Amino acid sequence: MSKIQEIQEMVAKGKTKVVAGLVQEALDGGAQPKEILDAMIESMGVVGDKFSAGEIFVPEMLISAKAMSKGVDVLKPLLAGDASTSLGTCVIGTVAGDLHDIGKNLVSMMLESAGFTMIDLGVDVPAAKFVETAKENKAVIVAASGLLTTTMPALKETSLALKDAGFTVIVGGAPVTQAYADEIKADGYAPDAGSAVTKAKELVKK
Ligand code: B1M
Repeated sequence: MSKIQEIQEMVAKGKTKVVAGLVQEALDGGAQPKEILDAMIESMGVVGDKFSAGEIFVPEMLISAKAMSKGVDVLKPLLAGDASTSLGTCVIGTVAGDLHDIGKNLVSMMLESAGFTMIDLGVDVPAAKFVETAKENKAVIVAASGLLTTTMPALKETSLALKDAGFTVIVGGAPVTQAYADEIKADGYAPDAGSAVTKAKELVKK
């Protein structure tokens, strides 16, 4: 079994104590940070499928998420770039009713490394909190993440409230599509953390 496969297996099994060490070993062995990150994301997909199939339950999903986060901590300094210019403040959060934060954290990390000053509101963030924080900090862009089909209405509420208040909005998360982003009047949509950076930079330049 390759080191990458071992990492995938340990993430899927939620072995929080070993993932960081394995990620470091993979890096030392020449693996690329992005390759390791993609492998861990794939592993979370497997975890989700097992959950859907009733083979595992919420506690197992949670512990896998924790294991992946340990691995991401090791990759963080390597994935983050070296931004020399400030692109302004970006407020980010996961919308109301939604506790998923791994994707949002990746997006936040990548935006920060691209030069945005990040204010991370965490998870389960009401629309009003996004608006209030964006106003207080004169945000140039607001990023909202949603992972559940049941929280897509909260994403809509957030996007519309922010647009009403005059802010530029970018949305994303597994169930979100460009069509949905258009429907909820968001300025931008990105399917992953890397493209969130491209889209956010494009929007603040307009
Ligand atoms: Co949840 N969960 N979960 N879960 N969970 C999913 C999302 C699910 C698809 C699993 C499944 O059934 N197959 C399913 C949603 C189904 C649906 O709505 N259609 C689901 C469910 C049902 C639930 C609960 C309702 C389960 C229950 O209680 N019965 C519950 C809801 C709790 C709540 O939020 N209120 C729940 C709970 C949890 C845990 C708390 C246990 C845990 C989250 C822990 C945490 O985040 N700290 C968890 C986990 C781990 C998952 C899966 C397995 C993995 C999510 C993840 O971190 N993926 C997930 C299955 C899956 O994703 N395949 C699942 C890795 C991460 C890097 O990807 O977040 O998609 P992702 O981010 C991507 C892109 O989406 C994008 O960039 C990232 C990659 O670069 N992106 C953005 C994300 N945000 C963006 C914002 C942007 C742009 C791009 O711009 C602003």
